[in-house]
Amino acid sequence: MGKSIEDIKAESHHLRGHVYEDMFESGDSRVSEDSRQIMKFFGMYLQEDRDERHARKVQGLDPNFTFMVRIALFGGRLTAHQYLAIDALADEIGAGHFRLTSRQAIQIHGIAKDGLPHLVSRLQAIDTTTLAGCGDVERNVMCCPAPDAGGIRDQVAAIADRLACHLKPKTGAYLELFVNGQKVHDIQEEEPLYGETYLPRKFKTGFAIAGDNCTDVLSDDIGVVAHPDKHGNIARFTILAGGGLGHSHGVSKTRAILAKPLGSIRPDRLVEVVEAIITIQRDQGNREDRRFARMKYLVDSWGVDLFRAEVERRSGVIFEPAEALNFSAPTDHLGWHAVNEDQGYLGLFIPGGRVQKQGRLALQEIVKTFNPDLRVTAQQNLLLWGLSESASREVNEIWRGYGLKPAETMPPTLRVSMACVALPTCGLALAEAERVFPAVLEQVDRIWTKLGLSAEPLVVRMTGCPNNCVRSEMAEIGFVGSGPGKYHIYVGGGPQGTRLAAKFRERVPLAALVPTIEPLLTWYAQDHQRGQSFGDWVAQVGVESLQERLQEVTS
Ligand code: SRM
Ligand code: SF4
Repeated sequence: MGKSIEDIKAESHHLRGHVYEDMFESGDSRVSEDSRQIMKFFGMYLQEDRDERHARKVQGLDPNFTFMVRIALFGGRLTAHQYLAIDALADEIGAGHFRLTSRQAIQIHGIAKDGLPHLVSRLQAIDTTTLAGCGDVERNVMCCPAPDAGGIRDQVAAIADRLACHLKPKTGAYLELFVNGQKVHDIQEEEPLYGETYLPRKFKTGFAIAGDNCTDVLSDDIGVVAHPDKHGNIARFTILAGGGLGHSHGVSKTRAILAKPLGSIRPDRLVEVVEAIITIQRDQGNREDRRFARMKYLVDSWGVDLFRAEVERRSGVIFEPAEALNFSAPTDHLGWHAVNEDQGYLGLFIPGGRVQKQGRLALQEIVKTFNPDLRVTAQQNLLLWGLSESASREVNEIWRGYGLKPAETMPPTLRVSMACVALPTCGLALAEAERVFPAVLEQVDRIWTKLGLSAEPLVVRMTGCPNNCVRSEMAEIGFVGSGPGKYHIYVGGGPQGTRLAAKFRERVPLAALVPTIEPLLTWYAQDHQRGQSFGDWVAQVGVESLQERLQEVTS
């Protein structure tokens, strides 16, 4: 049996292990299993092209191994200069495209092992990093990407940024290895927060603003919701803990869980509280079985009261009662939004979050011409900030000129829905997602329009497996891959991201997905109350009752 990931971390001397030897002394296109695990902490994933797997095997060839790297961007923010440098890297060392992720990061796929040092040096030069893009540490910290010229959103973004820097691993291994090409033996450094074995599992923190949950913070290990005072500044933070969506088909005790409120705190106590929560997970989280190692299982088994008491003991901060969250309908931040008299932001819809071909050319021209700041949204789209209204019209013209659709012209359902990467790069995909989703969504939207509902958003999401990388089981309709060409259908998630969907049908073939949910959409159109979303209607009627009704009409 191979070494456990806990052993690999413990023996790695703060993420060094044998990465040097695997990177620079081996002619193999892969790295050893130990290095593969360690390099995840550097935001680097060893992958193979699964489309080519069979043909290569038949020809007696090894799999085509390359790396995917994830560039962590706090709150999805990057400058025009950084954007153009990343865009150039997609050609220099990647597969000619890159992807905006559901956690506001950027992934480049298809990088050969020997391209990694160049990549890290280039990113270092533009003050960005892949460090902690993955691994058992704090991941990309999310926050609402919409700017508001010094208002509560910008205040929260600044706090999220500081917190994200504070929580980065302190190891020098990343720069030693990939920038200096150095093997360091004598290590005099500490990981004050994470310790020698880091956390038991990945860890995620997200920020939202009362009323706007575009970041789906209830899916995070720690959710922080900012509440404004009467001047629009941050008055308090509600802290939620223990969210996480991934589970495994057939492993019954694994499940999606939403974060629960611990209470509210003053903004200046945030770091102590977050550190206390992380150290509880570090010290008490499950290190025996990675399937149960996320903090959600710890919070669940202790119960919120015990967990809160331990956070209070470690941080010295006593929680006040949680504030009401009052999130409203899904906010995609797309289209034009004036922020002050001179400036605003324009949200561009990026199909599948994949920036490629015409999209890349259009964005190169736009970014070079207008020099905006850019923000990746939690729905894999892009905001351009710092434009005048007339410039935003010019941007839309350029966008159209490359055959792309401005968000303002798109049906709301297409704008708010998303799919995960899945095949061909994701090693965990059981079924397709990104590549088949546009056709599925078009069908849903056609029915939605036929029912007279085209002005209403319907949140539809698809993932290639139950890891839920685009938070499908929080959607109003979630298609979750269960095997080749098959999906479980989930319905009834809250459009505000506050309720999980329930399983409606199992192992439905791709071609039958939309026909299976069509009766539900039709009954919703007939029965729902004014202003009631599809997800809320499903929750009111109950999934079992819908299953029975469907059984009656189909038998
Ligand atoms: Fe994810 C693993 C892609 C957001 C839950 N996720 C993966 C890997 C790295 C597959 C792997 O381990 O080999 C996928 C890489 C695919 C590829 O080829 O690019 C992958 N996850 C993604 C992204 C790119 C989806 C997207 O289409 O945008 C998102 C990148 C996030 C980022 O920028 O940091 C992404 N993943 C999520 C989310 C949503 C979120 O964080 O808001 C979740 C659900 C929330 C949660 O964590 O519970 C999520 N990904 C997982 C899991 C299940 C974790 C669990 O606790 O069970 C895995 C598998 C694992 O960790 O073992 C996973
Ligand atoms: Fe891969 Fe599954 Fe995540 Fe989709 S949900 S990217 S298939 S791990």
